[in-house]
Amino acid sequence: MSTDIEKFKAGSPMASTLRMDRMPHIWCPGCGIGSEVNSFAEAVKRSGVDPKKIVVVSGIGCTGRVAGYVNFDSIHTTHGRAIPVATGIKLANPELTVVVFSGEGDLAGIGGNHLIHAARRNMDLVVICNNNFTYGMTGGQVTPTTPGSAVASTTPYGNYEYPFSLPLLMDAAGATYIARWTSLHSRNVTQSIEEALLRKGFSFIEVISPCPTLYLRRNRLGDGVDQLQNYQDNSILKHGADTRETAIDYQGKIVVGKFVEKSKPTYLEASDKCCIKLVGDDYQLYGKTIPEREAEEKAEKERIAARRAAMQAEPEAQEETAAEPAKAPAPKAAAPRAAKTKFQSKVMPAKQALAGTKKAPAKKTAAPARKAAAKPVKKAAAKAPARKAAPKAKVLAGTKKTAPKISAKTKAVAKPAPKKTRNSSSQSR
Ligand SMILES: Cc1ncc(C[n+]2csc(CCOP(=O)(O)OP(=O)(O)O)c2C)c(N)n1
Ligand code: SF4
Ligand SMILES: [Mg+2]
Repeated sequence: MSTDIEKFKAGSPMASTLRMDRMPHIWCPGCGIGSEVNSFAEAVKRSGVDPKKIVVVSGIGCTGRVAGYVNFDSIHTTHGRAIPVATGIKLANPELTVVVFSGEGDLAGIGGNHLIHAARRNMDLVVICNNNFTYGMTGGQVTPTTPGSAVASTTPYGNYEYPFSLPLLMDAAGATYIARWTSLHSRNVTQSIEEALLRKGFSFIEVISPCPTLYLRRNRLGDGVDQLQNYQDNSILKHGADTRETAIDYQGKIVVGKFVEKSKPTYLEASDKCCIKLVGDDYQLYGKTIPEREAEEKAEKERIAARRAAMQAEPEAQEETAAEPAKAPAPKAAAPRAAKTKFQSKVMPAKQALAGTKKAPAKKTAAPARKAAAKPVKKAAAKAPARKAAPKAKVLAGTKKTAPKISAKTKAVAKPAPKKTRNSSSQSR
């Protein structure tokens, strides 16, 4: 007999990029990491980069578990050491696209020194930083980004440290691509990752994301959906913003956008230049001269462009086939987009908000489902002023309450997960 999970695995459009045999994942309901992983998987597909040439490196933490769910070569390193391991991989095989996916504690806390030096060197890496303002895996301690006055297990009377603004830190250190989004902005996250995969140099993408189990619950901020509402209400889109103006106060405004995009020689390019000066044009790296490597790079770029073109053509073909058996439902008339809810993003067009389903036959049934999901959102938003104590029952039942609000697809994954989550996490601390 086929279970919901099995159906999900079989039908998932992410089956080629995620390891379906590892589902259900360990993340709590309402956690932002899952949607980031989806954005990443989608970005890889769209980028046209050869999946065989992608390596994902994670450190330790809830976010560090990403390495185990992606269908690429991946490595789950020790706490704080994702960047040095990624750097080593890139230097050993410059043809690889190396992605670091980790938490803010891992990257900016214990791994902070590695992070700033990789940025300073313009090391050719894509760094995706899930910033949930807490050490999720180890029980909710204060991190280098926890906003002032927020309660953590180590700051029970409120945080009195000065937090980092990661975009400012990365800018000062020399990163050549810096973007920040929240996990509500899944389309923008996808786009930034896609851009980062296709460029050279150190790219840093911060995704502010809810940790309902530790950060939200301890601060009486409701559940994951309440926090998405907060992102909706408080995100300010400002591409090119001065990174000195990107600090985040407790439940305050969150400046999002692409802040920095500039070009300068990468670490390897600078090292090539130096070696050519010393050795002359005969200089070789791993048995290849620079012109040989450039020719290979050009050929790879052409293959990527061809895959991208094929990818862009694919959805149209799929839509055409899907439309045929579904002549009757008249999709346009039947689409009073539920995106009229408060969730409609100021940043994204309505149809992009919260991963809408595209297929025509789903519209008739999907619309009421979305409507039903939208109601509690409004309710929750009205009920949840920042910092005000959430009713005890709601706080305790936080993870359970999240379930009806998430999409059917996510639900299928999340449903059996909660119990397993904390136990299995502890194995890799
Ligand atoms: C050397 C070392 N110190 C401490 C730990 C314990 N530890 C494991 S994960 C973690 C925090 C992870 O926080 P973050 O990177 O923000 O990830 P999240 O769980 O929030 O996704 C800590 C302190 C460890 N595993 N190794
Ligand atoms: S503890 Fe927090 S960060 Fe970890 S999986 Fe649960 S919600 Fe996500
Ligand atoms: Mg964290």
